[in-house]
Amino acid sequence: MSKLTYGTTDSAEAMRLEHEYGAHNYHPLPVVLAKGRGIYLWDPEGNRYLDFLSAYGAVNQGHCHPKIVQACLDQAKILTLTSRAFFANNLGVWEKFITEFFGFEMVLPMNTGAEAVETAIKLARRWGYVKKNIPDNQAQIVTCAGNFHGRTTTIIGFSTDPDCKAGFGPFTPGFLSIPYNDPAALETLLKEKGKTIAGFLVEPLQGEAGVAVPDDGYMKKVSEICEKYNVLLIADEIQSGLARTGRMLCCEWDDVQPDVLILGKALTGGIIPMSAVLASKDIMLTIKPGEHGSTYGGNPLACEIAIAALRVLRDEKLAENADKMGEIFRTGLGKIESPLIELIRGRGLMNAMIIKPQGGIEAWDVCLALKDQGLLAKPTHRHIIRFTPPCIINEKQINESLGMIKAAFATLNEKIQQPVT
Ligand code: IF1
Repeated sequence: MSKLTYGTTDSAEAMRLEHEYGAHNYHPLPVVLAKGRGIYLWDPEGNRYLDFLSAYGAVNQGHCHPKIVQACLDQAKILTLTSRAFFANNLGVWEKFITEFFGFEMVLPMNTGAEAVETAIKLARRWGYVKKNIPDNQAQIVTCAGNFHGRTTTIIGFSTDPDCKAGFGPFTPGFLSIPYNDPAALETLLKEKGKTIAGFLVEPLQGEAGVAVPDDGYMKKVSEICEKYNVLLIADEIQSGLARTGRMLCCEWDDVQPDVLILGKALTGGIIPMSAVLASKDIMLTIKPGEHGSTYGGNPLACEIAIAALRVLRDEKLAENADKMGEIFRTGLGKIESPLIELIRGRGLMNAMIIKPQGGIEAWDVCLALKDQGLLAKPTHRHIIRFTPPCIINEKQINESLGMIKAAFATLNEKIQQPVT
């Protein structure tokens, strides 16, 4: 047993237990985390890491933000769950707060991102039947190639990634697919089938696709096309929202207000799951009592935490900070020399490095080398590394991270330059 700084389980034992008793539905980097604070994480042995994943964008406010933790502790002693069978004294307070915060009339709370996406799909279908007079059971939703919206059976049905869906069919009908970043494809489809199309579900910046940044004005164009054909624009900002891309919402880059906005992840700063769907009264009130919900949706604990988490984003100007730090980070990355680096792209603090695999080195190996330097990032596919540090990161820490990335590539460059024997 190695000497422990945090907890009672050392890294080797923690990994062994997960492997033995937990489903093998993930392939984690071999690092065990026992403590987090701000942009830093520590393993049980006390080694410190810079977190450049932020739990896939759920801890934009940093790990264990004191104000969010305090809200959690305070509310946990008073009331945590009522179910929606009764009113709770702070649900309406949160609803007023979040709708005003994002400029919508109404909100529907759920827990995970996938549940909120499911909610938005049900809402769009219902709106399609009630308000657009789509004939029964014919409503369709348009989705994009390369999308990631969650892991439920309906959602994976319209994924274009075989890893997500193969062997899990049959799938829910009623979804159409077009290429991402292609407004003309949307217009062609809506012109042809618009009468039965209820919504267009899109990520303003695709995450899982490897931080696919669309052309400037993409969201503006698709919002105009949706309006023209009376189709709801449904923006999944679960990952791109809440300061991540250098704006509170990624849609702001194109000055677009979607008809339906989906939020999750950083809504509670990583403390408990909470997701939300925002829309106008005209859309939201098409769902009636008893037709949708969730036991934990909008629970008093989540509401209190979410108000604190949104206040931190606003009061600490985290969107502005992500914008500035992102610029510095991408400029710094651009100066790192390695034949392994093909491209750097991103917006704000949602960035990716495209790796050109060679000499037996893939994105995974780069992430292992980064871990050895003390920086945690995760590959997506075999050739992309996502860099998404908490949005509270400062310039000194950005420079610290660039030093680590540079050092990792120095060791990798040596490896690939060794002659093959
Ligand atoms: C995992 C990706 C990130 C999302 C968008 C909905 C959801 C997600 C735009 C569902 C979730 C996660 C889940 C995470 C991996 C991750 C991810 F690589 F798969 F694409 F972040 F980049 N819409 N994204 O990004 O939200 O139900 O998970 O709360 O471990 O699978 P959820």
